[in-house]
Amino acid sequence: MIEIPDDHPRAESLRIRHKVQKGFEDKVVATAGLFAHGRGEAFDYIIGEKTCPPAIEAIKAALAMIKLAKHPVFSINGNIAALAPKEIVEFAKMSGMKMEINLFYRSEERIQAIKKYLEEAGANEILGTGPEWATIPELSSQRRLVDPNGILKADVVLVPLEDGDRTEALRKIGKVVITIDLNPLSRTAQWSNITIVDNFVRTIKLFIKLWPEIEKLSESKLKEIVNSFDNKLNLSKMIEYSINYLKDIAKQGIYIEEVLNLGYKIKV
Ligand code: PTJ
Repeated sequence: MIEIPDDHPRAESLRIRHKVQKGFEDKVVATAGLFAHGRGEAFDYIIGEKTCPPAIEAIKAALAMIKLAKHPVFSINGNIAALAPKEIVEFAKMSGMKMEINLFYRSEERIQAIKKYLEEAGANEILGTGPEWATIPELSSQRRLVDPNGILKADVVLVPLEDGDRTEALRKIGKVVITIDLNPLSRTAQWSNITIVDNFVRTIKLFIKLWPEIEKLSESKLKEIVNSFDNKLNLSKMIEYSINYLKDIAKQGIYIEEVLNLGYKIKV
């Protein structure tokens, strides 16, 4: 893979893309995961590739929900394992979440490849690797196979970069679902209890940063944060944020370097 020069205006984005590409070569990421990543990049552009204020609100509600949970489970797919394995393991350890591999494009080869990535990142216990399986009957995709000690008995499930079917099925069997999805219009975003419209790479770092602050709050304060969070309203705020962001660019004839911090000027 080619080396990305530090002074490349899109260096960070390209480095992240290369992680997905490497994950694909290592059988961690599914072919469709490459398309999913490209879609995510496009949605990230229209929020300025930054974590927006409504997403911070959703992150705090998510952390409060995880802290209040009895059996919180972090569901791992190929994309997130490739994007931030160290951060996933670090957050799971600090928050006490169990990690479970659960794939849409399921194969034993991919499960083992993802397990290896997580173990190399320091994971000790990884669920969703068999030999025992339970089934979510409401779901017909491969994702119906879950670990009896993980998603099956979880009260709260964190499912970043999802396909909508599972979120809907998990809600129907009474689970609280938290997702991280750059597309506020996706079925997952609409079906989840808490949707964080942000890039997984940024959110997982904020999870780690904000957890100590959330962890020390009283139960009543945590409940207050969760109860005052309205997912539909938060999604509306995110959509409005994108609209205003794009309107500002259009209205002011803003310079591209002001938007993306490039070193040259092109009048739009
Ligand atoms: O590893 P598997 O087999 O479980 O498959 C995983 C994928 C992601 C391929 C599968 O779940 C899938 O097909 O998902 P979708 O339906 O393409 O949805 C992925 C969603 O994640 C889309 O709405 C993207 O915009 C969004 N997305 C992509 N990259 C990121 C993201 N959201 C947050 N952070 C990202 N880095």
